[in-house]
Amino acid sequence: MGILKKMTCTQESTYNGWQQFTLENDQGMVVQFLDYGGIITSIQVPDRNGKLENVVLGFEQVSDYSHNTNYLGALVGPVAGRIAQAAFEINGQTYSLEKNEANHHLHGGSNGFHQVIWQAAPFETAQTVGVRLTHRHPAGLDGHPGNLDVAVTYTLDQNNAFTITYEAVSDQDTVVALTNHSYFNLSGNLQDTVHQHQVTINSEKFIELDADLIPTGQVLPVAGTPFDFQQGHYLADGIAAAHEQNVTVGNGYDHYFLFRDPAFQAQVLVTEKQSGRTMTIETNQPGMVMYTANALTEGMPLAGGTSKNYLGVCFETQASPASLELDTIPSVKLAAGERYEKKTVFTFGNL
Ligand code: G6D
Repeated sequence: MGILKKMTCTQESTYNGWQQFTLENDQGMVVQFLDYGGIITSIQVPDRNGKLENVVLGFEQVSDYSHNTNYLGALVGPVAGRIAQAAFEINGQTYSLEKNEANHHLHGGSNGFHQVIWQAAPFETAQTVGVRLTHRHPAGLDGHPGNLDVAVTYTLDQNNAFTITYEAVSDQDTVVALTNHSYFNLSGNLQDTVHQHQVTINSEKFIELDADLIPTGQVLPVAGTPFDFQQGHYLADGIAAAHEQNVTVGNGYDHYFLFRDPAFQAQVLVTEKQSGRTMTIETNQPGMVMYTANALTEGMPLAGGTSKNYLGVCFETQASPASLELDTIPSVKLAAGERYEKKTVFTFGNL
């Protein structure tokens, strides 16, 4: 077998000394990200004619990531999603966090992983290139118990698969739910909104939300609703739906879907007919938030266009902080010394 060795990982200094890494494989697929927030700034993959275009939302100017209130491309933690009333209980003790969205805690608050500078160590193997990002979230920083050591690895292979592995360990019982907040748009270079993205999800249940986007405590069956993606349908169907849950989140989706079986496997398929692009998501996470950018800040200068609602869709594979109130779903709790090991693979192809 010939050794394919055009794969490269290059590094350059950008705004504020942030390092930007560029992974490239033999097919020309490119993934770019920053050590700041582990932010994925661009993913270029071929359409059905082999034309490489960017399929994630990213700012035109790198400096704009210093005020990334929509979490474009960011690595999110220690707990992605909303912690109701910004407090949780472990072993009978209550821990209080910053209230950065109404009375709630969203996406790790101001000490969140989306705005720390990660230690970055590039590596290569015979068939992959990647970068391992590490960070210590120290005890006492923001109300979380324990020192949390985190490693997130971004790896590109020769089959247009981009893998994110998440590892964490804490010296005290704590809560962890890591994810990536890339907004995908397979039309390429923002040619279209995501209405015509067809999505299939291995999920029979989703979590109901209240007007604050906080779980009500109800886990609802998808059957017979716009939340049933088991046979695949267009995002447009839910964006336009009169279903109370679509309307509650601003017309669309911002919901946690529980996967039928959480073992590592393909859980999500996304296709976009115009470009011919497809994306398969394999993961060992127990579910994901699908967010159709119903409340994306409008008018931001992005690479390839200007932001507006529904310009991207996030597939935030993770455990849900709703588990802090609901013991029937997989938990975000991590025991002292226990190893958190999660993996999500985004593989790009063509119809
Ligand atoms: C998340 O679920 C949330 C959204 O509600 C939020 O607006 C976004 O991140 C920035 O996916």
